[in-house]
Amino acid sequence: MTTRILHRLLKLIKTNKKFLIVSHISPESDAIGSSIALALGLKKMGKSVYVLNRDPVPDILKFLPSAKIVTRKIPSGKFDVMFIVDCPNMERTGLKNLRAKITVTIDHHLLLSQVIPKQSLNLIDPKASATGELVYKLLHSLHVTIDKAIATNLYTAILTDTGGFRYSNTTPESLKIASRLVAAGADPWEITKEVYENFSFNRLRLVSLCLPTIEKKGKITSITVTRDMFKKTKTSIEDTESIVDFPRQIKGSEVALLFREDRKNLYKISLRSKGKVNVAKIAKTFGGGGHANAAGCKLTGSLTEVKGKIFKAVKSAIKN
Ligand SMILES: [Mn+2]
Repeated sequence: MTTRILHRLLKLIKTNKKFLIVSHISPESDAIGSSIALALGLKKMGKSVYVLNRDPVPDILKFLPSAKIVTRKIPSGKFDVMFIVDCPNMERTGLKNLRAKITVTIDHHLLLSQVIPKQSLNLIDPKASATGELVYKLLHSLHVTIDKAIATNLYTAILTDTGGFRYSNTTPESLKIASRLVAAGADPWEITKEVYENFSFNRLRLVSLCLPTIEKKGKITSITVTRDMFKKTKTSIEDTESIVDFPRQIKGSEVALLFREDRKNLYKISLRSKGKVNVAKIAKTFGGGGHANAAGCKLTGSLTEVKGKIFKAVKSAIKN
């Protein structure tokens, strides 16, 4: 992050009182953890903070300290500053009619649209492993003491966005910050148990139904989840988060795909690259977005049609 933007942001925070924090729809650890940590930090500075999300906090993240401050109730008043965290724009929040004098985006996704609204400040760093990393730096610059609650939220954010410190976004910087968060009270094993060793029995039953759909065509691997599978196992979208890891784990897989049936003839596609193919570019051509190694998009059509289109696009990306 540039020092100029950081200085403007520090001044903006110090001179204002009423803050609103929003994040993307279907929030995961980085969205929720960053929102809560930023809120707790601002509260420590005596600020009034409202944390809003269109969707509820996933059950698996309810262990996060102060998870209850995330509300779904649209506030009526006007705020001084609105923070949009872990997403590039207002559109991705699924929220409307929020009033604030100035908007600040804190994110690490690649900017899809070059339209930066007036009256806004953007702390965007695609090199950051997680938005949690940027929030850590911001709170540190504000001289906020990182306590156990803040540390637990930020550690969880960075842990999950780096796939448990395994993905290529695991950098000296992200490990250094994680180390400081552990020193400040985040407990790696307690958090790991909550995040990775806490799946419901039904979730594993869903996995057992998906596994037979695994395919491998050259360097492309895929797995499919249908609405019928959700119904049979009493599971939901939340339970599919790590299913794309299965095709990715296959030897020789360069791009792994998850086809998730959200509605009849509407599929959400998760794309994962092992590093050679920029899947954000592919997702973008279908109106989606994400990172070079993890992206997503939605397509309408039958499963055969959708798979055909995506496989074709990925195949040509691998060729080039
Ligand atoms: Mn993130």
